[in-house]
Amino acid sequence: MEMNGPAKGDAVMTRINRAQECASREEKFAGLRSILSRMAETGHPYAKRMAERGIRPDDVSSYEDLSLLPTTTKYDILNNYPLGWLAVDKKDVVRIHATNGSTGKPTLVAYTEGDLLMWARNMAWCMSLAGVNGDDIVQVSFAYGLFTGGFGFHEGASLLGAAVVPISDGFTDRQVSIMRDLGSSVLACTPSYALRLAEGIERTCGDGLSLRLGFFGAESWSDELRKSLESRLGIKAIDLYGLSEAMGPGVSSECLEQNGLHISDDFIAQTVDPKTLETLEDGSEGELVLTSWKKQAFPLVRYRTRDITSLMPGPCPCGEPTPRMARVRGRSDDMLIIRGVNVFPSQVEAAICAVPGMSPNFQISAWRDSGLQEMSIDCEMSGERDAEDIEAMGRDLAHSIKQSIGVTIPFEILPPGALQRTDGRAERIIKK
Ligand code: DLL
Repeated sequence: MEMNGPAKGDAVMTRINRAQECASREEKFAGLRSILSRMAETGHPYAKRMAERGIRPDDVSSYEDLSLLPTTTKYDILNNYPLGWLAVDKKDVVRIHATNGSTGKPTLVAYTEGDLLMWARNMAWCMSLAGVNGDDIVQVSFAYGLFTGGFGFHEGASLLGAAVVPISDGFTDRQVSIMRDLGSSVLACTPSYALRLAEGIERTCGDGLSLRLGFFGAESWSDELRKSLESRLGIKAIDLYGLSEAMGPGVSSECLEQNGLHISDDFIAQTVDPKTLETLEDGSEGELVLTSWKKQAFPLVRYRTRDITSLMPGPCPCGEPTPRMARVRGRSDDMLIIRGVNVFPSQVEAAICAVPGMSPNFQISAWRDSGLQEMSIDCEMSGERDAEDIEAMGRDLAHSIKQSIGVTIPFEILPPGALQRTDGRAERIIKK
């Protein structure tokens, strides 16, 4: 049909353009300088910080120059709530999304029409890296609303000409029957909701599904959970990363090699030492700092994501020339230091998934005892077991935790289904 033609063609072009030519350094830095200049002209709060350091937009023309620019954080946006971070005229804003902080006000993010198009193209590109095309039926089980997950996948899949099922999250049994009745071939949701869907599918007779790919993100998840989801759902499970401040999902995503996430050419990624802010070499783990040379409404300049990852050296065998980042290990604010050892929830997940008979659901309690950080884990078995089995699983789990994390952590194994499930992100750490 004529109406569908250009949309499908457009996305395919995006993929082809990206594979053949990334923007030149000159083009990227000209884009960034033009954003910085507009911020200076309009008295944007970031421009004031640049001026305090004596840096002018024209000083930034190479990757090395980037470190001249001050970093920004979530608090810069929050302190300018609601829309003080805006760098365009309010009348040019066509969409507003938000992400919830752990306390207080949400972080609001605004988009121009051009920003929305950039986001949709990035999402189409990410999904096409794993082979999504116009024949797919994409079940979007991320929440629609202020959260960016639902709309991000919706627009990207639409641009690819796929059929979108905008079901949002929740109502697991209905999700499963629609998935089966429509023959959904691609699922997009949080990994913890995918787990819940897998439980729903197993409860309501597992066959008759046409799923081939799952796109999971919005929270960190381990390779062990990936293996479990791949075998339980009969899919390839693709890791897709993003954050609202950068637009939403679509900053980076895996290709079918599943060896690192390709970073969209619209962003310049650096990793820094979170304490000194020194820029790290490729391959060294640190905090991801992102700059967009395109985003207009809410500029993203040297934004500290708090996400711990490394940039991967060398080209990907898939041929896509964009740089890659390793899977995010966790957020620096979710890292617990137990007797000197850094512990991320994704490591706990990996240790649990490695023990046969355990379900990947778990919750960490964290507290301080005489100033020292302590933690314990509540986890679940996947099905009813007798006392002897549970004892053996306990021994295996203690070994697995010590082996993969390096410290002994107390845990309790609960009956199947004992822990609360969520439709979106799982709350992995309860701080007491
Ligand atoms: O979570 C956007 C998103 C939606 C990404 C759907 C992927 C899929 P925020 O609500 O702003 O935006 O949360 C962003 O979530 O800084 C990471 O800590 C975490 N995160 C997102 N994707 C991944 C991932 C969306 N693939 C925060 N792996 C980020 C690990 C992730 N953590």
